[in-house]
Amino acid sequence: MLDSLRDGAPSSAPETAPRAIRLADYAVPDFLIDTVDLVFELGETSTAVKARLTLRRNPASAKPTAPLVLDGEALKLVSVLLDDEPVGPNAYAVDATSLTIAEVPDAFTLDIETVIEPQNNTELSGLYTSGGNFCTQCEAEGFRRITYFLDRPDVMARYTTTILADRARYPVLLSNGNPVDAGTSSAGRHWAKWVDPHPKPAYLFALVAGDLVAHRDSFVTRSGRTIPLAIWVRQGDEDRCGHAMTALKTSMRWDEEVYGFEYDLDVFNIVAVSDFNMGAMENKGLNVFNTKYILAKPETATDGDYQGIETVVAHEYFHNWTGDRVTCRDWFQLSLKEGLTVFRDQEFTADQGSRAVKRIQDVRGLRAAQFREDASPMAHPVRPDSYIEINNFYTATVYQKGAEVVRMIHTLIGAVAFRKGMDLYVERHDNQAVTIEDFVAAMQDASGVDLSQFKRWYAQAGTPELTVSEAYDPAARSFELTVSQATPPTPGQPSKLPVVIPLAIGLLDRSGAELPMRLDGEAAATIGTRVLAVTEARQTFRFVDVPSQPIPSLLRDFSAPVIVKGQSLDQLRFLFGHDTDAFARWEAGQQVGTRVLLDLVEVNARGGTLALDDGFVEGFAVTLRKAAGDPAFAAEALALPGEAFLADQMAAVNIEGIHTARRFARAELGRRLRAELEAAHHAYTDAGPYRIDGAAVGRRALKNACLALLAAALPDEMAPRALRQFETAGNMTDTIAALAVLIDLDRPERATALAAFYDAWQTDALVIDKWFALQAMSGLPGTLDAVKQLIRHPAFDFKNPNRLRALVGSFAMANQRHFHAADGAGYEFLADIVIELDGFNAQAAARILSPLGTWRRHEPGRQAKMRAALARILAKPTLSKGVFEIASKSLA
Ligand code: B3K
Ligand code: ZN
Repeated sequence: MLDSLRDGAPSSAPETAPRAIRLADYAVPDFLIDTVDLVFELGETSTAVKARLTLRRNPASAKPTAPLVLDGEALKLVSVLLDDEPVGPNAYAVDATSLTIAEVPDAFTLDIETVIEPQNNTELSGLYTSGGNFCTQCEAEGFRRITYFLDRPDVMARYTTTILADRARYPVLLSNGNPVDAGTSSAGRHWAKWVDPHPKPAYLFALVAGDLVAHRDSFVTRSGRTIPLAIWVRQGDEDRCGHAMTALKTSMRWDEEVYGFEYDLDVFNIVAVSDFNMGAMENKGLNVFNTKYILAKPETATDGDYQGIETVVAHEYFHNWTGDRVTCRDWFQLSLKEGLTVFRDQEFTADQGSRAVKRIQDVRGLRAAQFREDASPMAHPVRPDSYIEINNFYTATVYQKGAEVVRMIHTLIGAVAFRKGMDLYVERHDNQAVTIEDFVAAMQDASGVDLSQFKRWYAQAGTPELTVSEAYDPAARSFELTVSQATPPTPGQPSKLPVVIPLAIGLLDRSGAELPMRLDGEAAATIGTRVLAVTEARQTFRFVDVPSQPIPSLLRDFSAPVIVKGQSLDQLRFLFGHDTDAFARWEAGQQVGTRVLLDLVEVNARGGTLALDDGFVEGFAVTLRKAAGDPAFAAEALALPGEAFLADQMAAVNIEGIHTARRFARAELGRRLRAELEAAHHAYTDAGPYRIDGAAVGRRALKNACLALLAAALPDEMAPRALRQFETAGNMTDTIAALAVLIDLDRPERATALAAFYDAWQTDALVIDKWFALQAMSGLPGTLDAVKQLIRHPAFDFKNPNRLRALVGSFAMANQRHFHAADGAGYEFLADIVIELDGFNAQAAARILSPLGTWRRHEPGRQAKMRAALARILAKPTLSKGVFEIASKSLA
């Protein structure tokens, strides 16, 4: 028996440096588990878990006499029976992470009873309580905090779950699969039994018990089965589930139509909880969500929130086939399910509205998170080779770059072959735990395209850089495009090999018309976008029959996750005005904006006088004038590159310089285009009821972008106008847009609006998160002090991950200027938070500390202060392995 419960302590406080797990060491499990029968006796201080497992030796194991070693953590073992006989105290051993039985037969049953304390589980991993209700989070390694088990994804079993609980407190009892039986028992208690017919790994197990109400609907599958759907929320939130339900039904239809994937259980349940470490979880038949990705009504949720809900609901639903039916052999293969499922949710969203705008938003996110990660000490391949704490690898690289890699396969082999590949993948691997190789093999076999070199994308970290040069020969009417690729070194990978890069291009003439493209040796020309396969370190593509000097439009639709260098400012300006590919047009505009802003940073650093390039202002004006055709696109095109993105482009980051340059540019645009911005602000303000369709969202985005630029130029005039919008807005998008303007203005309207907002929404957690986040993102002096004050605010709750992310996460990740204050106070603050947080929620602590890892790119003063903050974290005597991993790798 364990002497003490370890809940509340980080998952494994290491005395010595924790051990890295390596992909190269993978071995099949020595035992398999066929069935799991679980009985939960939920209580107010502790919960008893009885597990009956049927096990057998794995015929594929190389160790036919291996002992049985089950994973366990923060468990109190009550009893263990083997084939219904108690196992004597000398026949098994228990330590902080395992239960070992030395001698076991080839096939047997095991009955294990454990006691856990969900009410004290602050790690939010395993079984815990949120708002008085029970819920679980088992990915990646939370099931071992419920019972002793082979907690690895290649052990797939069939589960039966019985839940017993107080009937009044927990009227709703849910688990995976289908409900088969229920009843009442003694003393006001009741029970429910669920059977999941599909074998699954333990990380997909889920249980929910609570006082919840359902928003119900149903879905008729393509084979005609009616599936009852329910979204379970706390009383009072039922009227905020409509958007999530619509997203669910639309996703279910889309997956049938696009992939032929039909839902495979009799019911589908979603539960929303307010204490959750991430966005949501795809447990089989019982998805558990952060309330942030379910609850929405126009008065409380912004357009961005609505979009997030659609994406996450779709994503989790799509996991039913890519993740649940076909799962990962080991956690190194995480991108097998995550990259593929992100690709699927991206395509789903693109099909619902504007494909170009969706692509722009995804690329912006990829650069902000993944490119930055690739340039950081935490850089790792889409399939990492090793990890210390797997929860640290739910990263932008595994998710977003993983999705880009799948997208490139789609581009290279084409949509029809891709669909065949998916069919083959599922046909070969249904109900199996497989590897990324298996996925690529299915794509290769279905398409006949050799993907062996392509696979380097999964193994090499770092963002490839393409440098292009061009030569037009008017006499020969030929155009040569030379493309060189290089991937910078990353930790553990000093040199890289060339990867396969699908480079989508077009050639434009001076009027902006597409030129026909014929490569030397080809019989006929094509018009419009075509994809060149760049496979070598340096390669020249020779086009013939080119009537005039073309302007190449490169990396259309962002056909590969790479950086393109070598285009002239003139070309980019031209492409911004003329490219037929909307994504490429936006991209050219961003590159022009980046160069203009970085020039300003330089001028400022030299002590020169700042002046905004006339051509840039004119380009802006043209975009505004043409906005009516696609306001959402215009809003994207009018957004200047952000401070963090600009920092990423500088070898040595100049924090104050970037802030000054960007503020100057925004004020100049507001001043010089005042009339146009005023007109647009007016023209795109909709009267009438709130609508959430793409057009209405685009109009709001554009209108609010205009207001923000005007306020940057004319704070005194615009503050009352922003306050008016704040006071009269009929939806949260416009309210927040107005408050976001005021938050950066040192004007009395700021305090008025903040107080009114708090008063109006103080009982609504998700809305109050926005109140915390905006204050943490303010550019005004004194923001760090304000954040420290807010930590003492009665509504601040360290234990709630949403609130923590809203205040501390926003400050550290979205307030470059104040987090990177030259005196190092921002770093000190974050280190204090991490050290405290690690004591009760190690996953949250590890996540929030990553901004300290960028120290190499700052000037020596900041470098020293960031390193000191990391060193102080590492010096904490009991550190979780997750925080240890990020802090030590960041310092290395
Ligand atoms: N698979 C989960 C993420 C689990 C994170 C564990 N630390 C949600 C998702 O990607 O769909
Ligand atoms: Zn996922």
